[in-house]
Amino acid sequence: LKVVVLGLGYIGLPTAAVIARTGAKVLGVDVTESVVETVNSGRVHIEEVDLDGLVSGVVARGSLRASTRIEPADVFVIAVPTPFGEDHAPDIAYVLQAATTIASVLKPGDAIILESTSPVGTTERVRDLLAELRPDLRVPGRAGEAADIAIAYCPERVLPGRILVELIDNDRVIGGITPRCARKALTFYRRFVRGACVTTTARAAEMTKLTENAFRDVNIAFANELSLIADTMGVDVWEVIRLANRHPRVNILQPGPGVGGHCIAVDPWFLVHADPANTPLIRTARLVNDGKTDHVVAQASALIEARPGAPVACLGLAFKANIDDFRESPALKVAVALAERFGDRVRIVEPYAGTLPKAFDGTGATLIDIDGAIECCPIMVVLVDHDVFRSVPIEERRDKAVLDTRGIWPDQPAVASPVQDVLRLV
Ligand code: SAJ
Repeated sequence: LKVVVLGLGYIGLPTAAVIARTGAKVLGVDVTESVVETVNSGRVHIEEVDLDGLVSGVVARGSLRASTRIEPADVFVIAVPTPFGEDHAPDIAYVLQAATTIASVLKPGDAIILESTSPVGTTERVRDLLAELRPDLRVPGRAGEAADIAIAYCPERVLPGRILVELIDNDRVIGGITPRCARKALTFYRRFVRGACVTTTARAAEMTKLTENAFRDVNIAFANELSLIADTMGVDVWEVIRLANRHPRVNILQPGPGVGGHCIAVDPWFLVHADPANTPLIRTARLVNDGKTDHVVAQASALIEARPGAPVACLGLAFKANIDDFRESPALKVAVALAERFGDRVRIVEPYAGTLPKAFDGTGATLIDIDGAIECCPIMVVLVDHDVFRSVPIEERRDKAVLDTRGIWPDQPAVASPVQDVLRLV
């Protein structure tokens, strides 16, 4: 079996490597030359648990290669980004570009599987585009079941940090343009998926993916809204959630400085954009989660202003714990806003960053390590729950003024007034 994976990012590269491990010949195609070179030398350009060992192994065995050019294959997996524009309109240009590239080498018997998070109807648009570019091939769902190629939508649903485990163990939803397409894709996923593979239509599978991430966003928004109410009430939100979760049918998620990553902060908009009149809840959740970031900036600013001249450590830039991914990161947004306001008083601690991201250029903020922060910063703003921050014992932070947006230091003494009063006013 020969498989081409288009897009060698956070999903495409692990997927390509896992398929290569099953013995298939895999070609990873990416438009970025440096990514292709890195993979071909057996290395990885992203941080993900155990990915480096797997990639170096399958490249050494000759099962995985990378290229900027496509080649004929039996199965094509599309794993390219689907960002959104200014008005939250989904942009499927990369998907259509990938389909155009595939069209040039497509032959009867091939299967095309879209994994990128996509608005409902995208797989049908891929089918229509292929029909237009390759009139010599019969596409599925048009002339009954008789088709030369199979087209399906099978969303990835892996969690960064657990990608290699979840690629194998998670259940997969496989949506075919026709039932025959779904069965063909199912045979492919059975090669490496241990979880259940459930077939449905392409449209239902597309909506399922968006629904999963909107569900999580709405639930995090609930936790974030609770954190605001708890601040007003002078109650510890972490304790309230812990206690409420002792109810057998309550399971509240954790508040934080907002929601980041390229999935949960993005995908709900695909549903809102598709049906604005019927999505007030999903839309409001997005606004609540984005608003939480602004709230944290205001809280931190009050804490810093109450201690003129004192250096402040911002702990973490990543969008969540123990990863090097800063995309759509609320921690990054908060830290940049504070750096713009407080300049060289701001020290950034981010073990997953070699240098400060460009957004800090000209602000005067500097990158230091956690030991330096403990030594020189009487103010600390916890933005990410990296293990290395969680493990700082109370003796090293007892006297500090702390804003802990992730609840990692439950034993931290409350900030003494007048800062507490200032915080309440925010
Ligand atoms: N977050 C909270 N509180 C929580 C949980 C998360 O504030 O209780 C924040 C995180 O800090 C982060 C953001 O939400 O900023 C998103 O993190 P996440 O761990 O919830 O999700 P992602 O973006 O890493 O991955 C999600 C997953 N989707 C679901 O859990 C429904 C993953 O399974 C998907 O494959 C992925 O999106 C994707 O690619 O769509």
